[in-house]
Amino acid sequence: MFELLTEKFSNVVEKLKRAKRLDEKTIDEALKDIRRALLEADVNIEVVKQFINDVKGKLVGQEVIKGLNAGETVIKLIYDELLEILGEEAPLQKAEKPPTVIMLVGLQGTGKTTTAGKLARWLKSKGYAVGVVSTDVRRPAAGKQLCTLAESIGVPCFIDETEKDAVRLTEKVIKQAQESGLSHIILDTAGRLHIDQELMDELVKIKEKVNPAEILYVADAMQGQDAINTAEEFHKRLGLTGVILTKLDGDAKGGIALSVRKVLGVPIKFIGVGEKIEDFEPFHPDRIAQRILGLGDIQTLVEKMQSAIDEDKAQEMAKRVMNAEFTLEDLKEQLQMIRNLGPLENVLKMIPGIGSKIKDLKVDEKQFVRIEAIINSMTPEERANPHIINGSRKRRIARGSGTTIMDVNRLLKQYKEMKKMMKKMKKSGKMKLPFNMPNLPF
Ligand SMILES: Nc1nc2c(ncn2[C@@H]2O[C@H](COP(=O)(O)OP(=O)(O)O)[C@@H](O)[C@H]2O)c(=O)[nH]1
Ligand SMILES: [Mg+2]
Repeated sequence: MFELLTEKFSNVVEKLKRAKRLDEKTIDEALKDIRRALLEADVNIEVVKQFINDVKGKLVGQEVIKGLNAGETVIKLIYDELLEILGEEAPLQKAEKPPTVIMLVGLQGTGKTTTAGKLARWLKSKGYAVGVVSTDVRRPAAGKQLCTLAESIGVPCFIDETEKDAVRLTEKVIKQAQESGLSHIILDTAGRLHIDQELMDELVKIKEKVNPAEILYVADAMQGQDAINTAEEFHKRLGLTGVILTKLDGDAKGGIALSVRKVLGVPIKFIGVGEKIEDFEPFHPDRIAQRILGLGDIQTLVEKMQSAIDEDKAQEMAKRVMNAEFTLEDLKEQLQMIRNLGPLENVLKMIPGIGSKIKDLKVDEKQFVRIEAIINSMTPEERANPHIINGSRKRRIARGSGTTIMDVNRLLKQYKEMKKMMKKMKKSGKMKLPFNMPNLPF
């Protein structure tokens, strides 16, 4: 996600960090690089202009911020401006009296049905009684796709294959859903390949009938500016309340994420980051800005870990990692936790200083099974003090874990390297930053 921007911005950040003075040349160069990066990432041209102008404006007469050096001051201003164009965090609106109806709209193939499932799962995890409804009367398969998803997460799905009028159908199923005492109802609407007046009229009628608390435009991030143009059409007719950006995991350049708020004037509420139902998160502008600047995304990482393990353990682990005091026992525990988080590549990309460096990283998950086996064959003392592992201990461990001495050596070496890296990160303060001040990368 945002690889291109992160890579380019990281370069700018590194250059600025090294700069001793805020001279004109340094700043001009940084702004030029940023301008190019934003345009390459397909950010709307007006938004790019405003971004550069605002940063320039803020720099006039800017004193170096206390505690920061010159370059860091500029980075801080860039960060503030990123937050500005990303907009504030915007939670889901609730209806005054339940059920809260959330209508998902957009062209065909952008991810509406998938997103209906994802959002239902997310709401359910927050303790809400949620149901889903398909208003697509033309394609029976559309309703089935939604119900299959709903079934997989234990959420009721309402369809009516005999009703061929979308507005009447919506009324009918909403009534059923109300009677079931649901707090939230998600409407998965029909899409078309292009803007289509008939569909628009239908959506407007549905809107009038059910008075949704949210009308969310589901935009495929890979479509770049086109998606924004289409969204504008939907906005004119329906009055959107927000956007859900899907497919940010693909090779989307991410420009749309930076353009939506300014161009449409509505917030991004959620992002879809994969095909699986759990690949979905609320949109956090501060984290995205940090991610783009290459400062990593420790918060998201910790949060994901928290949902996979209990909170205390996550805190403890984060502390140990940051203090570079983790043992082989910790390593084993972490590997198990990390494996619960999903594909390792995604997890690693969120770690500061690593994200921008690994582009096409593929992790061999089998390696982890082997590592775990090796650590399992060690005594507690060996796990806590790996330096006592001599030749004969290595032989025993290798035999016990069904590996070779070479494998054991490799693990010990990797462990040492990891510790070294953590010490370095601790010294440079890189890992500490997002923890101390969640809203500032410093
Ligand atoms: N990689 C990725 N694929 C997605 C995401 N959201 C949806 N898709 C895929 O996009 C395709 C179309 O999705 P669907 O929900 O049927 O779109 P709809 O026509 O708008 O209802 C499917 O293959 C989905 O698996 C996402 O966030 N990431
Ligand atoms: Mg669909």
